[in-house]
Amino acid sequence: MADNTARAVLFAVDAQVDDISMEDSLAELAQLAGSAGAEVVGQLVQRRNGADPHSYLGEGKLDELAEYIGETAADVAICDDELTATQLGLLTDRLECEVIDRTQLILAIFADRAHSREGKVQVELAQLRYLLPRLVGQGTEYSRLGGGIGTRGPGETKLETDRRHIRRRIAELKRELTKIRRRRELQREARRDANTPVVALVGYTNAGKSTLLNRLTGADVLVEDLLFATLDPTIRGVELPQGGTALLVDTVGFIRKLPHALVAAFRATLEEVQHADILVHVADSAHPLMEEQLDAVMQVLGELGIYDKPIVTAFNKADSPESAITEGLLARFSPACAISALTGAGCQELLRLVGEVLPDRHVMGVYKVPYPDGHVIAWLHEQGRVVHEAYKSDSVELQVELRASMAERVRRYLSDGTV
Ligand SMILES: Nc1nc2c(ncn2[C@@H]2O[C@H](COP(=O)(O)OP(=O)(O)OP(=O)(O)O)[C@@H](O)[C@H]2O)c(=O)[nH]1
Ligand SMILES: [Mg+2]
Repeated sequence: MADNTARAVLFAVDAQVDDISMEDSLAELAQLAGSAGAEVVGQLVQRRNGADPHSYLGEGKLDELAEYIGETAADVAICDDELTATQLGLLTDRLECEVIDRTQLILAIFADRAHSREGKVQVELAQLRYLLPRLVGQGTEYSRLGGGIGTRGPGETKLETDRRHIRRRIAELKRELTKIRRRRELQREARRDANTPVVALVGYTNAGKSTLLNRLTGADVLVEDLLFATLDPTIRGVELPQGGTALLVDTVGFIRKLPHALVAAFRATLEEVQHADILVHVADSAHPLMEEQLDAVMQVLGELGIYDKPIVTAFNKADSPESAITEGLLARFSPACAISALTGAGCQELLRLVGEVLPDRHVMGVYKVPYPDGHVIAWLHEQGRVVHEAYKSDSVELQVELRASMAERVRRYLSDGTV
């Protein structure tokens, strides 16, 4: 592994317009580089009123970067912003190493992690969509990008081919995705018929979504201290404290400036989130940028057109000494709770909140109503759909389909006589 670890230099223009500091932004970029298997050997930042439209960095700084790359013997220079075709072309000409941007880096990580057919198709589509506009006027120059981080993955063999070929491939992949989406649609319909509510785990990458799914359902989803460990949706059932089950969906994590090509390509996967009944937003309460991450997730949800789904916020990693959960925070994000997916603390409370927030769906249940509580029988007939009724010696047994919140009230009433 050590032999083929790429040595990376990070570079960025700091126009001081971003939501987070340059230092934090580069720390995340370094983490992404690490997740792609590269070792960061240096970084260079230019303070400037925006990037240069042609060369991204200013002239002098570009020379400095070229020199720095020589000194550090870097194999790859990684830009913290998405580069235009012009910028990428010029930088590639001037720097004696592979040049990739934040988007390509994220795409490369996705390419590494894609195991299912669905994941692979979506990553290749995203890579080609990124590549297509960057081929304009570039001729065959891309063939020089060989074997590095940016050219890894399913798109690799296509990088040298012309636009027409890429367009044809994009059309092919889209057709395949249409089939995948149709299959997912059928699966969703089957779930809808079974009347099981679906809860999607969303959150910033590395927040602990997969750990939580494993904790709650005994699933065996890969958990890693890496960005974008999970790509494919995993779905598992979980019992709710109020009764009934829900399906939990764990899927791809979000990040600041999630590449648009990726969001567009991952529609089939992200539709699981779009069609969920509610979302559990898992936040990493031990991360210094927790609030910015919360905002970034809400922003991506907005991009996906998800505005009005009920959200329960789970502030995870409460066990960590760095965890920064306050009463004020919980109140601001209510319904919310503190949890540790690692130790299990707070997880039952989370399920209780989920059960409370779940849109009032219908659940089938059997109720034994003692004769003195005869008014409950009338009430059940009024509020629900009674499918079976049997008169026993001391009670009436009714099988009723009822709204979940009503069902809970009836059970409470019948068990202790209070409402
Ligand atoms: N201390 C602590 N660490 C946790 C907790 N939950 C998860 N982690 C750690 O956080 C890291 C990321 O966990 P994952 O479950 O893979 O996170 P994820 O949200 O699924 O990440 P992606 O799939 O990459 O989006 C792992 O190293 C976990 O061990 C927790 O409650 N406490
Ligand atoms: Mg995961």
